Amino acid sequence: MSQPTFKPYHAPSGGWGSAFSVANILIREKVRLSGAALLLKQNKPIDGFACVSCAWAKPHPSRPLAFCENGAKATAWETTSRRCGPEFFTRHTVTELLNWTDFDLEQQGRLTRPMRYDPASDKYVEVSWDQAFEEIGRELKAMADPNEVVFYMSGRASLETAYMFAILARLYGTNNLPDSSNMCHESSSVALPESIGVPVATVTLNDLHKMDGMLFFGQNTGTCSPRMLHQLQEARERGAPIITFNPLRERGLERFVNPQSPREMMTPDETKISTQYHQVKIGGDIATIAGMCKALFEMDDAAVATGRPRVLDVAFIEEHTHGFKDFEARMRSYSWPVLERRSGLTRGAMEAAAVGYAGCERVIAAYGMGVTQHRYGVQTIQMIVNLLLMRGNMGKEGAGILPVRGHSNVQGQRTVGITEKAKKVPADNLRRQFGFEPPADDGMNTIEACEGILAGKVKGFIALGGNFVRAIPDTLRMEPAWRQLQLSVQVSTKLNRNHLVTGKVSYILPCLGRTEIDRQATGEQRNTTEDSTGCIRAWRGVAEPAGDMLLSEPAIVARLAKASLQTNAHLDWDAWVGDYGLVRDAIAESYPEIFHDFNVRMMEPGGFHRPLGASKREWDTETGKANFINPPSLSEDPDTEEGGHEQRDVLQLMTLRSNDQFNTTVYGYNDRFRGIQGTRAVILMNSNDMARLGLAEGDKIEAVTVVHDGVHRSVGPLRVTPYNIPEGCCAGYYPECNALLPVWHHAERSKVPAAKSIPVRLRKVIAFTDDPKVPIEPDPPAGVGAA
Ligand SMILES: Nc1nc2c(c(=O)[nH]1)N[C@H]1C(S)=C(S)[C@@H](COP(=O)(O)OP(=O)(O)OC[C@H]3O[C@@H](n4cnc5c(=O)[nH]c(N)nc54)[C@H](O)[C@@H]3O)O[C@H]1N2
Ligand SMILES: Nc1nc2c(c(=O)[nH]1)N[C@H]1C(S)=C(S)[C@@H](COP(=O)(O)OP(=O)(O)OC[C@H]3O[C@@H](n4cnc5c(=O)[nH]c(N)nc54)[C@H](O)[C@@H]3O)O[C@H]1N2
Ligand SMILES: [Mo]
Repeated sequence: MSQPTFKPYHAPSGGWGSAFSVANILIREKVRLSGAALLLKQNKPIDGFACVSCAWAKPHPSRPLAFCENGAKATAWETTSRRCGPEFFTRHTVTELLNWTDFDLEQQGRLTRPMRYDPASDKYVEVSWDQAFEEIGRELKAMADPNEVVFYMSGRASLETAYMFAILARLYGTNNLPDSSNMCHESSSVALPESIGVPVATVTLNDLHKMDGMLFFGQNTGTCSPRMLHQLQEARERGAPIITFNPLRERGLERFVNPQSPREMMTPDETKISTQYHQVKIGGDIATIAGMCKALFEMDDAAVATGRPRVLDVAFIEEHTHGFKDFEARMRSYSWPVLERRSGLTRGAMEAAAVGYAGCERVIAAYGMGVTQHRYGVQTIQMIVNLLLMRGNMGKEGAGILPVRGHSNVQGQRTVGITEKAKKVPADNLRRQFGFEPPADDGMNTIEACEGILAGKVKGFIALGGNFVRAIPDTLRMEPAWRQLQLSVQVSTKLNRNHLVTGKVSYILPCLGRTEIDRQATGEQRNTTEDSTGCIRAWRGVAEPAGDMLLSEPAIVARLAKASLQTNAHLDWDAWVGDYGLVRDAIAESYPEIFHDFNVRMMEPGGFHRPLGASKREWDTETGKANFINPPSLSEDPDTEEGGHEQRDVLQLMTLRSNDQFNTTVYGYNDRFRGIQGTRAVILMNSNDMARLGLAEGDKIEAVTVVHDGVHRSVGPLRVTPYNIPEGCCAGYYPECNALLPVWHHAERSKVPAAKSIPVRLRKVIAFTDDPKVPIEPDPPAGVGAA
């Protein structure tokens, strides 16, 4: 095993590092040449396929090479020529595979056959599709109460699949329809409707071209939505300032070289992305924004006193907002020393950010998991909106709010019915369309599903995508509880840990990926997605399927429905599968405002946008106005309030993605931009904290969660690595650190796990243990990491 290395990476994001990394994975995954040519079809609408990585908007007309480093990795991962067929499963018991790393599991390649877990041999055994659906249908019919079953979806499947899956669950009788969004941007779905009456971004790519300034909170663009760097680069070339708030100096937000520009690749040209970079402490955003608001009020006072133009957009505030007076009083009441302590920034830094913001007329505020995954994630988002409203940056060209969504269709799935909230279901339309009474009670979201599994109330779990047991909190408590499930069905493309944590009856159902040609009775099918900017477009797979037994996701949903539901005179599942256009007609009938004439409009080359009142200054809120909403506290975690458990040896841990992973899919062990090579078993620390806690670089520690619910949670050994991170904060990788995150440690109201602020204590590990909870120090596979 080669030694892991840690040295700062000096190159910009993009550039040659990115080009090498793409080449490497294409070679490692033995992507056929036609597969490499496939990248030319990536993000090309109508007759190309939507990237399977992030949800960032695709420009129209598209660029000749419309993919990024991580999009190419995701495509290579799906179009790999490796196969994980029945012979693999005859060679390995599930107990043996439980010791494999996430990397090694997915590295086996595409799943090709339906498999059933056989407890007697402790192996997965091939079954026919007919057998699989027959038994799953029987199990579903045998459940005492439909609410004992959870229908989970990870945000990749198309609008057509999502709609069908939601209809299946509701006809079955439950609103238990959580999705990955519950661990992700659900904080936005709760915060934004209260503030401005829409659940999603109010901006389109056109606004990004027109903005003259940007605020950027807690999102790692260079790794998680790299194509967005093109718009940021263009903004910088127009002279628009970008003001960034992030505890880490993420390379993509510092400097960028467009790997698709020969000029930039051959010369030392690079674009400086952030004009101000504020290393706020973890959970310090509410205080930071409050400081900026206070500074804006003080600047406005000075403008009034000297007769200069106002800093506040007084006309907008009067005509369009509610709650301003209370908000003003609250912001003015905060004292600078408290704001400094809570944010980790100086007064000067917060004032500089306010001055930079006030210097722009059209500002977009973007944010990601660094905001949503906190106890007060909802309230932080509402503070960001408050800041925008003060200067009228909502509902005008070049301005607005931009939650940067994760999965490529996670936003769209919510739009077409994947929701546990009964009031979001168009019950009248469903009643008319399908002649049934949709369930009236709210179902379970992800956290409630976890609690239900722990309590033994959930008996069946149908997962369409995702690696649920690995992505959720408290993984070590959840795994034994999962084993008590009567039924666990995983519709997947690759082997992952959830397949190995079995229920009493467990199935792996392999499906087509989005890059693949989907042939049905009426010919090759298109499918549709909605991106981060509410743009809905049609796509088509172009690669030959990874196996001749694979079924499409709509086909699997239809067969699950036929096996488990009574026949419905209004609904012909086979016709839907034969022609996805019929599913789109049904979507248009359920959601006419967004999807009228769906089959026609999806063929427009730039797609179409869902209507969003807030972008036209129409406020669908209780007050009929855009609302200023005061935060409950200055901290993003109520437990870290003064007087709380803020002892000097407790650090706040954030759990992060590396540049070499897509969620729980680990592509490799290098986090190039952060200078970490060959390992994921690290904890990134401030050197002052290291000195204070008596730790040296390379020491092995175990991290222990500091909570008082009587459960011992620890992960280790992790290698202490000095890093540029604020004092009192530390960082480790997700999903390895998920065992540290208690199920109940989640955002208030949205219930998004607070994965960015876990209170931990570090204990030096003297000897290595073989404890299975300890992540195995990974052996980097040959050939990976050479770039
Ligand atoms: N290559 C790649 N692309 C992806 C994914 C992937 O795993 N790999 N995942 C996809 C998915 S599902 C999602 S949701 C998105 C996730 O994309 P991101 O939203 O970028 O999520 P993270 O990688 O978790 O990074 C969170 C960022 O927030 C910062 N942060 C942490 N705590 C705080 C805080 O308290 N305040 C502030 N201001 N910042 C903070 C961290 O330093 C980090 O830069 O990416 C999507 N795209
Ligand atoms: N500690 C911590 N935990 C977190 C986060 C964090 O930042 N920190 N982030 C959270 C977030 S934002 C998210 S979105 C979740 C996501 O976490 P995951 O559940 O990991 O999400 P996916 O990437 O959807 O899941 C990967 C699996 O999906 C399957 N798959 C891939 N493509 C397809 C397909 O086309 N169809 C089907 N049916 N299956 C497919 C593959 O088998 C693969 O193993 O993790 C959450 N968990
Ligand atoms: Mo996500």
